[in-house]
Amino acid sequence: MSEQRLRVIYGHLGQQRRAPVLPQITSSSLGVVSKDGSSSFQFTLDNPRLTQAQRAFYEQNGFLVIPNLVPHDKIDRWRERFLDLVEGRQETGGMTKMKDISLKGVQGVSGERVVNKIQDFVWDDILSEHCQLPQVLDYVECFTGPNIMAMHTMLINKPPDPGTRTSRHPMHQDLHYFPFRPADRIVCAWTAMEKVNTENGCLFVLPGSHKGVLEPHEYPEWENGVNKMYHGVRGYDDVPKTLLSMEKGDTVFFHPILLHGSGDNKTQHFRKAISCHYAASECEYIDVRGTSQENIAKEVEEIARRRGIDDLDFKEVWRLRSRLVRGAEVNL
Ligand SMILES: O=C(O)CCC(=O)C(=O)O
Repeated sequence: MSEQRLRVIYGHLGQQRRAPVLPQITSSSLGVVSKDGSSSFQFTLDNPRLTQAQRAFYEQNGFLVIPNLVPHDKIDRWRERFLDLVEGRQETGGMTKMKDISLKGVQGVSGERVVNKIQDFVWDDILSEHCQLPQVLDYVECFTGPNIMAMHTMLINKPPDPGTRTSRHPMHQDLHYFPFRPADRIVCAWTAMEKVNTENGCLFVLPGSHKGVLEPHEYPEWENGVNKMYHGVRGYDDVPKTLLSMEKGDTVFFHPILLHGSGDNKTQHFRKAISCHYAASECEYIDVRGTSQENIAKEVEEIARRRGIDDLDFKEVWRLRSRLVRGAEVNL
């Protein structure tokens, strides 16, 4: 595939994608539970960054909030960049802008009201600062090990809900979207760009659900529709959830099988967060044909086709949106 064609969807490919491969790294460095049974940890790796209490909490619950991890001046810079991109003052290049369903067909509203998400900014000089931040990567290492790929970057802009309840994000597991494994060496870092709480639609999680399995996902049957790609797991609407109220700069790290979502934004302000899913570079791509992930794979491949690229499969899309951010490239 020519660089020209790839640029149609990921416009920053003219840059060097990867550091050179270092051959001495092997998949044994994935570091799952040791064979002699001496370690009872499955979801975290030996790393002095986490206290024993933090490690035990993540093992038990599948998430961990680190207060005030990300500097506020950086967050303000990312907010400005987001606004420049959505208001058309700067070029988006290969980044993707997602539109909010509640405004389908409505004219004359601001870019900030229309765009609920910008994603794939691993090569954007300003927004990619988040996924490369040493403070964040030092924690990510506790879950992935030293070789870290930034796989999925998003700035999520939850608009004030117009009464349709479409600002909700249904309960889901992020692994549904990923054709790489093992799941235990994948982690999301989600940073609040302002105070988030039940009023403006903070994250909610089902603690301990990361010990379960990947469940089938589909679009929820919501009265007023649902945003594109917001697949969900049925049957969790009425279960009690843990709400993660967070301050600006707080960052939650969570496992890709953890069931989570976010609530309605009942305020008149936008709620912003910036996130990155990381994976150990030792992870490997899998074939999702014949699995519950086939529906999302087809949807992603269809979008690539609509953008004029016929032969880009699900794995290739992920290869293109990823970037080595620490250590060495191994498999991904
Ligand atoms: O930021 C949010 O509202 C939810 C984000 C989320 O769960 C996701 O994108 O997977």
